[in-house]
Formats: sequence, structure tokens, C-alpha cells
Amino acid sequence: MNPILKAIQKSAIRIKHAIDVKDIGYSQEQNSSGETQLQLDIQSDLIIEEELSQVEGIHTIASEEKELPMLLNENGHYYIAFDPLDGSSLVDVNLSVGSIFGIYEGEFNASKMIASCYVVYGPRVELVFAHEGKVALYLLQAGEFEFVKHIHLNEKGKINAPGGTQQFWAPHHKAMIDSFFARGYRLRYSGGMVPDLHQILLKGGGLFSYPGATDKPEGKLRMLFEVFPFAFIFEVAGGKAVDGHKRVLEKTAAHVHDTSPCFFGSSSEIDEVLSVYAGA
Ligand code: AFP
Repeated sequence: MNPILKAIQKSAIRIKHAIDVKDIGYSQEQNSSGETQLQLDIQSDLIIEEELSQVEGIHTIASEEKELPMLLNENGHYYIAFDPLDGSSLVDVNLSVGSIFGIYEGEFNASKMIASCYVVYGPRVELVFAHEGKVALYLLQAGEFEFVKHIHLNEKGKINAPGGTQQFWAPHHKAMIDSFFARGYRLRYSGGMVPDLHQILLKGGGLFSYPGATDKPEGKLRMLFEVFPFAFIFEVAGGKAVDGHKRVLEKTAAHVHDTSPCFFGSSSEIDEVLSVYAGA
């Protein structure tokens, strides 16, 4: 696992450099979901591919920016799915963005996930790594990632981060979100999954939701690249991650780019989501 973490750290330092120096013009290429790729997305994807290719134990990688998984080493046993630069459109407006990694053994299946990691590129660069029952926070200082602390979620938080477009929400979802606000929860939503979930993790709890809605019945966030990695981190930190009805880590992605509705948070908020959705 250590060589994988080291490769992720090296990628993060190179991506941070690319963000700092890069002209952020749009490229002509589209990714498999039809979005126009930013030049930085492509660059970040290539950086991670290059760094992970040097780790012998990795069998296959899958990137949000690539249509299909890529075999690296037939004899390796780790499978890594990554979103190289999530929220990249936010670079234009100078908000935080991130890279997300899910690490599996033997196949891309949530039940085979053994570790998960994300990097936040903000005023500081921070890395969060969940493995063997602990979620560790690292800070990039003078070219090295230094361990800061372990992250634990409280039973309940104060943040409400509701994703998606309100006009398309189901009435029970809207009523639930309104009811959290009516009880004093504060709105914290930048439109970048990595900083939005990072804030909930570091402030001890709350709720992030990206529901299925009439415009996107299966939500927007991709299981392999966004939902499973964060679900793993939230569960290890003592929180929960569900699709409204069950743990997202019990779901299977039929295709690498499949999406799922998702709710991440501390256990009190997620229990409420489950009871609201069960009654809907
Ligand atoms: P991009 O990768 O297209 O920039 O989208 C970012 C993101 O996937 C995720 O980071 C956010 O949580 C989510 O989209 C925000 O979506 P909405 O703007 O629809 O709430």
C-alpha cells in the first residue's frame, strides 16, 4: 500500500504545480460523459497514470477521464479508480478542487475496496487516506506530506450541503433539506465534492446529499470515481454513506461510469435520510 500512497502523493504535488502554472483554456476533447474537458483534467489524468504505472503491484486503473479501464500489470492485484481533478470547472473561479482515488483488491467492486484517498487543492494541499480502520489527514509542507491527525466524525453535525438543482428535487427530499435548515443547520456548498465533504469531515459532521431527481434519476456522482471512495472514508471515520435506501458500498456499478444518488454524513443525519426515504 505504501508505494501506492507515495505515487498518489507525487501525483498531487505535480497536479498542484500544474494548477499553479497552467493556462486554463478549454481543450477540444470531450470525456465519456460528453463534458468538455479542461486542459487541466487531461494533464492531471496523465500525471496520475504516469505515477501509478510505476507501481508494480497495480493491475488495472480506471479514470473518470477515460472511457475504459487500462491494464497496467497482469501480475498486479490492486485496482485503482480515480477522478484526477474533480470540480475542475471551479479552478476558473479560484475555488478548491480535488483528486479522488478508490483502491480495490482483485476487481472494481465496492466489497473489495481496501483503501481510499483524496487530495484537496485549496489554500493548502491536504491529503486524506483511509486504510485499516483509520482515516489520516496529511498536510503538504515544504514538498512533503506530513501526518496531522486522525479524523473522526461526531454522532451529529451542523452542516447541510445539498447538491443538485432544487427545481428537480422530489417533494420529500426538499422537505427533508428544509427541515435540517429549520433546525439550525448551516448551508455549506461550493459545488466541489472534495472540499464540501472535506469540510464535513473536518468540522465533525453534517450532511452532503446528491439525490436522484427528475432531471437525473440516478444522481450525478459516479460510483467508482466519487461515491465509493468517499463512502469508504465516511464509514471508516464513523459516519455513514447511503443512496437513500441502503449503504452505497453494497451497490454494484454495471459500467465504470455509472452514477448513484448519494448521501454522506454523520450517523444521526443519515439515519434521518433513511427514515425519510423509507416513508416516501
Ligand atoms: P465537475 O467535475 O463537472 O466540475 O462537477 C463537480 C461535481 O462532480 C462534484 O464535485 C460536485 O459535488 C457536483 O459535481 C456538483 O454538482 P451540482 O453543481 O449539480 O450541485
